[in-house]
Amino acid sequence: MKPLTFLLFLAASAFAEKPRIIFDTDITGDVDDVLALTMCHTLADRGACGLLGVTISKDNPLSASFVDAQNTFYGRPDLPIGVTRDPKAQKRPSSYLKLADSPEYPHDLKSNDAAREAVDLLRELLAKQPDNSVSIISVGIASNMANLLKSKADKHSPLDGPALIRQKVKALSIMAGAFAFCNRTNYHLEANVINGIAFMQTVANEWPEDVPVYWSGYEIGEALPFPRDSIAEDFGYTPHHIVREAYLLHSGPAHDRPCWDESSVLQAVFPNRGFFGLSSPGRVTVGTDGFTKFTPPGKDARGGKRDRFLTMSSVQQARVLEAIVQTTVQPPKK
Ligand SMILES: [Ca+2]
Repeated sequence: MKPLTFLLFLAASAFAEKPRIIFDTDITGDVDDVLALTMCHTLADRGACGLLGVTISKDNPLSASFVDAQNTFYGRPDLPIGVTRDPKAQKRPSSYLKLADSPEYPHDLKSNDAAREAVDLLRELLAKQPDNSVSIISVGIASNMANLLKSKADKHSPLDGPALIRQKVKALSIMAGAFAFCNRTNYHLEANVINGIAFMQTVANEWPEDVPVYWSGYEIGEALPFPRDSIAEDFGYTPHHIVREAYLLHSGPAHDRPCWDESSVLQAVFPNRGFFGLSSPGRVTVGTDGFTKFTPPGKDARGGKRDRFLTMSSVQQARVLEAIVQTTVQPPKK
């Protein structure tokens, strides 16, 4: 290969390997979803990934409007937004979604009724992408992931949910469960699971065996406290900042909110940069009480190798937290 051809080949491969991400969020109760969505935008701004759309997995009438306001703030006013219409999805109040009604954050999607249905949007986005190119980041209850798995052939694709995932999805980066001692127990029942146990069981039982799943357990985010000093000092480049105001409405000025959801964004966009360690491959099962149990292959009848959970040394913890802070405070590109 001639030098120029080789360079072009290298450039093309580097571009081809950038993950195209879909952000699936339960943006309502906790505020780490807001910071994680910001990371999706700033990482897309710098070309580290493509951002295809946002789907919302819980029920609150202001969720789509808020996401559109945040997307508009970050220069993507037309990014597609889907919401769950599953009556079994948890309804959840919010301390910060009311910012969607503030005149400081203009946007045009004003109600969930005007947003797309989440699974229909997921199927369309996946069908349009090259094979094996999409990384899904799921950081809430698993209503949309479960309903995607249950979906049938439609106008977007002749494939059912599992076959479409097998064709288009490179990996699922999911914040759910607990895989180590955390929150003072060896048996922590994590919110994204227990607020929709049947949905998470569907994901654990039916996600295709050959599409890797990276689980960020409660213990990872718990060890990543977002510094209150950053909220106080780093968002002053504009008088009204939707991230700072959401954070303060949720956590106040004197709390370092754990970065649960942000960890799954970092893993999805930079899977090979050593931010996290990984367990051996194995299989996660979800019990009827919502406990997530990891079983290495060979000890499980199914011998699954689909799942790995994230680990983090103290050195990695320092790197990860600073990477999350610096990508969260990065101003919009526009
Ligand atoms: Ca969340």
